[in-house]
Amino acid sequence: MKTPPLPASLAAIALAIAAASHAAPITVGFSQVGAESGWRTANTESIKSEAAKRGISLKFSDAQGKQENQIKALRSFIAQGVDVIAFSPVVETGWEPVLREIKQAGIPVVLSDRTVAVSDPSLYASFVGADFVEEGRRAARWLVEKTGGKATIAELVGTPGSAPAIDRKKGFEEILAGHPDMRIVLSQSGDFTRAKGKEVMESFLKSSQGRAINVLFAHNDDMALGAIQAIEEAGRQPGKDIIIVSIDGVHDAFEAMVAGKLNCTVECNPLIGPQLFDLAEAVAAGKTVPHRVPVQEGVFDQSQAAAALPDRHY
Ligand code: GYE
Repeated sequence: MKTPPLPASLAAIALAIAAASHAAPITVGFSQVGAESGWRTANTESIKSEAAKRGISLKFSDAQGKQENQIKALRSFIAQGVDVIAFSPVVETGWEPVLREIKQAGIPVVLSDRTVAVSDPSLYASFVGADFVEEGRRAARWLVEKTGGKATIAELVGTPGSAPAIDRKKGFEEILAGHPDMRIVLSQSGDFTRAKGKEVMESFLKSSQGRAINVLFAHNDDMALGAIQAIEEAGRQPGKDIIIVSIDGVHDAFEAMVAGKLNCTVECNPLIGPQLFDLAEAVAAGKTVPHRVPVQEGVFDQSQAAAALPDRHY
């Protein structure tokens, strides 16, 4: 028997379905570091809202600061057959095996915010994030100006082994190398959290060098904000007795600057959702993208804080 031709209306529907499935929204698996800081909260919000805006199906997984949780999440994204895998690696090393599995599955990878240390650059398509070494240099350059090149510095380091902790320290020390009267006398990780920043600062202040510290460099604002509490509780004035410079530029840091307790923050913009999904959509469509995409950043001190505060969205 001959099959009758499709009625015109049905043919139109079939065509529409074909077109829709061609332009079907992509599925992206994203593994986030955790919720350790104000920066991270803003970053998560930027990623979730941008995915929703574009109709991207986002499989979001929170690793709670643990690399093994991230590796599990990445493997589950492979099993689910997502179009693109994106993640912000907690630490830099230990990714090669899982990245090879992803490559074998033919899924493109976009790194967000933090990078990985791998010998084969083809293990990921692109990395969108800030230049953390430059942020460290900016913090140090500001300090050189502020202190005239003389400082006894305590340093609150970020999560050990993470790209921002490694690179911010590197950039900061690079500038200090040209200033022999600026010395880091105490340095310890506060894991990028307020609670740890406070705890470590308390121990710094109680140590034998505690009295001598007149500068604090914190790898992020949250640790600086925790340290401010510790300094106040120890009866010293943050922002005056101890000059404080940190990195991120979150809303609470601007408030602390307006209150005179924090002296300077170097911006690290967390709103990278739009750039991340531009890249994800491009790689899903098979387009070639730059291997490194920088995020825009600035430096703000107390004199600019009040004017900038109303525009701070994180
Ligand atoms: O500075 C810190 C967060 O990777 C740039 O991680 C990010 C850092 C940020 O916890 O606050």
